[in-house]
Amino acid sequence: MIRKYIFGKPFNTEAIVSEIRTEEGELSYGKICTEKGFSFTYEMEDDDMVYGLGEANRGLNKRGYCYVSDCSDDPNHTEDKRSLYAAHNFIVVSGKENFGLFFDYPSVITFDIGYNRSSLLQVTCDAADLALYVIDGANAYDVVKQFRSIIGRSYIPPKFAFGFGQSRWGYKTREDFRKVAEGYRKNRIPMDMIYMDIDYMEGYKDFTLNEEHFPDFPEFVKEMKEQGIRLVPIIDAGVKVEEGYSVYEEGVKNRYFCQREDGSDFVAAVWPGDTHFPDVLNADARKWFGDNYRVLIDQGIEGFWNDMNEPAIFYSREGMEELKATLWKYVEENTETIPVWQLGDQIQGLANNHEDYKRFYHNVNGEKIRHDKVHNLFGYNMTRAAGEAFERIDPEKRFLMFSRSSYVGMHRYGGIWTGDNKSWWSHILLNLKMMPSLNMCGFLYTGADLGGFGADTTRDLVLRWLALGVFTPLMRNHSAIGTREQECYQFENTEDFRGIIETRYRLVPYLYSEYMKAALNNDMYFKPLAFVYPEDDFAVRVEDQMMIGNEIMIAPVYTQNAKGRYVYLPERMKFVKFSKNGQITEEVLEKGHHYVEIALNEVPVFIREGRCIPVAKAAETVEKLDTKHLELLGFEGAEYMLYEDDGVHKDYGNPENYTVLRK
Ligand code: MIG
Repeated sequence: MIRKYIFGKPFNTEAIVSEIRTEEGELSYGKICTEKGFSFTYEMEDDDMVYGLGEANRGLNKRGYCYVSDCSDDPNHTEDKRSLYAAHNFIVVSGKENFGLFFDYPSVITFDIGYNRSSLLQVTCDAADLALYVIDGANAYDVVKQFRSIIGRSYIPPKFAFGFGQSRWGYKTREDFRKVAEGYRKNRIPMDMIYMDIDYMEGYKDFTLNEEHFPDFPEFVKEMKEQGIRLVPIIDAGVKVEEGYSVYEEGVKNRYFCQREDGSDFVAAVWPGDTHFPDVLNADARKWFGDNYRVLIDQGIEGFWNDMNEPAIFYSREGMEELKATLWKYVEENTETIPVWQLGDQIQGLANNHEDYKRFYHNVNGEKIRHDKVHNLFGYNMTRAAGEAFERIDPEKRFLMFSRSSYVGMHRYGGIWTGDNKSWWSHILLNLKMMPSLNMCGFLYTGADLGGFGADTTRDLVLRWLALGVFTPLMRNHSAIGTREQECYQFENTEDFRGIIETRYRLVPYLYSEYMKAALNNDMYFKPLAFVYPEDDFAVRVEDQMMIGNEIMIAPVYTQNAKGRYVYLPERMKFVKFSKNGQITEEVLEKGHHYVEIALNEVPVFIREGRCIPVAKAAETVEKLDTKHLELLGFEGAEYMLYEDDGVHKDYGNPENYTVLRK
């Protein structure tokens, strides 16, 4: 049962695709107050758990902290942060009462989940203009499935996107990319994609290529593809201000950029220097921006990642003027002591400043809307621009697309990666806990920067993180410029890396099949144990083990120097280890607590009682996997329903895509 309540005049975010009648009167749960802004309050029972919020910090159970949906470019994901890159305003209260709440509100909104007072759930925002959806369900899982059914089907990538990808900020020339390709191929480590970060562009200009470094790009794309490797370029939100640059000129001429109140195009400094933001909330501008992806598609490109689309701002002209004024004030007043830390804060505060988000406007069906009121929709609509363009450019073909910033609704157009994490052990765990939350909000194609983006990584961290990455639909090793190089071939004993990545490829038939079933049935690919074993009081609180699809559980190692870990089995399971040289060990473990040994070069999988999973022979690329000869691992007599399609087109409904396999 889903009820919709309207307060004030909500902005139509298009997050929800189903028609739902608006209710009048009291809510069935909690209290609303619209006297000063908007607030929703609900008294939680001691044992209530709260799920949701998608890409958010901390645990799977969100209780005990305060989260703010305010899409932010903040690369320091420490435990105290309240906002990350996304705004996924869906929560589920699970306990005595089971219900979900979706606050369809595109500006800053705060979720205090027992932070100020441990029993109080309080959701507040400045303007009482929103749509609130209240979902009754039998349990949390049921609530999630209902929510998923009203937000539209999740994005489905091409099958090659289930391969492994290598990325690093700093690859510049063809030679750099060739070196990466060679590093993998020589070491016989499977790989399907190399990502192109901002340095491939000419002066960081979207939809351009540095001609000197890529003289004949289509030829180079071909060269890579002959090795089974697809290049995946980044696209940034800001369009460089530069006379003669066609994207800039067209945007200015057609008034497709976000404007200041006086009608001038708003200027934000980002990587290219001064830029304008394409007004992706304006349907015409969105179409125009999306059509630009064709420039690269025509050269053989089949996938992209969208960055800086919170949108991130290094500084604005206005902000810089204000800073100058402050500095001059200090100089002229000749104050004896200048509070340098304050100055430092002010300089830092130039970036991603909320004041700047009040300085430009969107044109939505002729109505001028100040950016801060719809801030959380920018990344969503930039990615929608691309997604809608792909439909026009090649309606039968699937493109790889994922974004940094997002809002619910964007999950129909692309996936997301979780942004600038660090090479920290704690971030493996954060990665793991975030995955099911993202699935609840519709984002199925997701993953983190494996090995860690910021800070110097270590060999063991990369291996352990990859062993989790085996199960995330997006499996990409990515790192920041200036950090220690972390491509798999940079470390000793590359066969350990080969083994782990080969395990990914061996599992692709299962992972892809489960992904597709989840996408086609509005289901989750990553599930908390609580959703599968709701009666098991211990399982319900487990946050460092997850269910993948319907047959297996995973329990990654996330502590340095550990030789294994404790794991809880909510039922009898087959403990399978993918080890060195493709060896597989199997052992049946009874329900309960166990300590299991897991070496650095091993990938553990727990197969549920009475189930089995298909496993292929490893191959260099996803396309080269032999899916006709699959081995079944698990319990004798078990059956598995395999979903398979050509991985390229959109023939999802074909009953021939399903085959029953029997062990
Ligand atoms: O200001 O393009 O999150 O993945 O490597 C940094 C350079 C801009 C942020 C992205 C990261 C990417 C980086 N970008």
